[in-house]
Amino acid sequence: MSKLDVEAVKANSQGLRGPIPDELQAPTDHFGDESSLLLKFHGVYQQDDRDARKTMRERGAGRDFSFMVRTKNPGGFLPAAFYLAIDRLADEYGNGTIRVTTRAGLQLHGVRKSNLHEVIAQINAHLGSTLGACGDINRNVTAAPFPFAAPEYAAARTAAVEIAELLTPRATAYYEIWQDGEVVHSTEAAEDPIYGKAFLPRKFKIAVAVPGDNSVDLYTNDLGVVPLVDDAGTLLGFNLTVGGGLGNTHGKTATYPRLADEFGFVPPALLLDAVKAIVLVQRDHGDRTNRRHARLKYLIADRGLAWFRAQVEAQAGFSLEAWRPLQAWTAPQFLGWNAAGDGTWFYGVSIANGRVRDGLKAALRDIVAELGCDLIATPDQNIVIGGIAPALRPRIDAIFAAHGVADPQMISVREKVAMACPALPTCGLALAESERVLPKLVAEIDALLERLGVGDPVTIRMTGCPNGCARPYMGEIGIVGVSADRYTLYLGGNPASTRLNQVFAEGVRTAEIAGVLAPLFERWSRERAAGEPFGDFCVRAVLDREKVAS
Ligand code: SRM
Ligand code: SF4
Repeated sequence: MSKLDVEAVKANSQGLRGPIPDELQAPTDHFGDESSLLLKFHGVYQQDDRDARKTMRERGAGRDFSFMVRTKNPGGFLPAAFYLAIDRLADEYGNGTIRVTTRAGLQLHGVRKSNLHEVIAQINAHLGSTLGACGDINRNVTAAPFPFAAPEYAAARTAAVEIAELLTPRATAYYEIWQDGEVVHSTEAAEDPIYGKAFLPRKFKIAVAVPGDNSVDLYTNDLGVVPLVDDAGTLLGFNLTVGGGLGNTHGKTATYPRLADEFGFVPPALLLDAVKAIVLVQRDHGDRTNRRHARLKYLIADRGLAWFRAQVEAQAGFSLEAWRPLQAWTAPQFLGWNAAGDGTWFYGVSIANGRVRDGLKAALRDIVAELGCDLIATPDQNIVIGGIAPALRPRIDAIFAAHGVADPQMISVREKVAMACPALPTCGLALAESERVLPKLVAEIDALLERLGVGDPVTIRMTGCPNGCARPYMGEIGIVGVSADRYTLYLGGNPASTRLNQVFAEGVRTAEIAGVLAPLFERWSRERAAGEPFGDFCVRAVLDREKVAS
């Protein structure tokens, strides 16, 4: 794939068609490089079972190919019919699990090529879409996921939907390929009004937070949006952040995680114009020669925020107002029962690493099927059940109990905030395990802290490579795989997720991590200021004074 000229493939794809239609018909188990690349824009990743590679090799067979299908659902919103379709498709055509992603999308893993058309057609037939879930394009727009009636939450949901609609590609063969020729958007116009022929230089990510609620991890996005309302609940406009992103490559110092800059403020009527202008400046000036240097964060870091502002204002035809001060951020979870403020209730379900399976999967299916509730996926891999009439609460409690799903109060505070990326066996870029080893690690950390009598949460985020899909560089503890069972350990993020952490130890094995942390936890329990979170303690008392290397 590395030899492929990505820019040429995109530009010559005739609206993302390329050889996909022909190859989809062919009796093979996988696609060629060009189709694989273009399929990402359709929300599809070609993968193979990495656990099976050795056996397949020994048998002289090729790879055990299957596909990951990712949905795009702005604000994490999952209408009941859509969720039920996904639940069924996971069993019929996937590996029996659904994965809630760190951008509040859903993923199916293990779909065979012969079933791909049926899966995507079914998703579209049930109010869902996979268009633009991956690829060099605007990704799923996240929004503060809690269905509060409060005006700032309503404004965040609306903004996410409007931005997603603005940036949905028009000139694509998506509907033609997956809905049997039913062309919803014209495929003749091979040049998209926003993306042109060659789309964006790289993926582009947008999140909409609510003042004080940073559950979207605002500062890790290319573009962040924060609606501001006055005391009467009237929408005043939106603060904007630009240039966040976490991906980096091990050993390449020119690549790095970067927090977004606070950029400016726009009144409500100018939000979409400002978003469009920012996307167009990245489209026209982002680096198309080096994909490792193509994200908006590098454009802003290299040319400066003042240059970027001038470009955006020239493109938009208006000036941005100054960033408006905000209250302090927190990253709430609202697990269990919460009043939405309009007479309804919502229930936050804690899902270990976003993997919906077994009793939890059955319980969610029964609740949605019986009560017709819509769900909301959260950017920390959980699910919220929304719009529940008070009288239905006992029934939901009973369904969870019948399927053996633990009340969130029974789950450890560390587990509730921990996140891991999928890594092995599906992710082709994984250098080490993540999702499969984090639960044991969290249990070890829990045991250490319980012995010390510390009941506080600590954010633990783990990935199988430095790309940063579970946003490990924001964790109070970040664990990033660099090679088989070797991890770099980062410390010093904060619970509100507004600070990057720093390298503390390198080359650590999974079995050694708890041992490396144990003396730090002991010091934290003894020396912490009242209420001081572990990440803050590390910044104050540990980092730069005590580095470990093995
Ligand atoms: Fe990611 C690539 C999974 C959120 C940074 N990511 C991948 C791929 C598709 C591997 C590949 O390219 O072959 C992974 C598929 C694994 C699998 O088997 O499912 C993958 N990323 C995920 C998900 C599922 C992780 C999760 O635990 O939920 C998340 C899907 C979100 C969604 O619904 O759209 C996911 N990825 C992220 C995030 C976090 C975020 O967006 O909030 C990041 C860091 C933020 C950022 O983008 O800077 C992230 N993923 C990457 C990168 C590095 C990008 C970069 O700028 O360097 C790659 C590799 C690439 O793009 O070349 C990547
Ligand atoms: Fe794969 Fe790396 Fe992302 Fe984990 S962080 S899912 S290993 S690309």
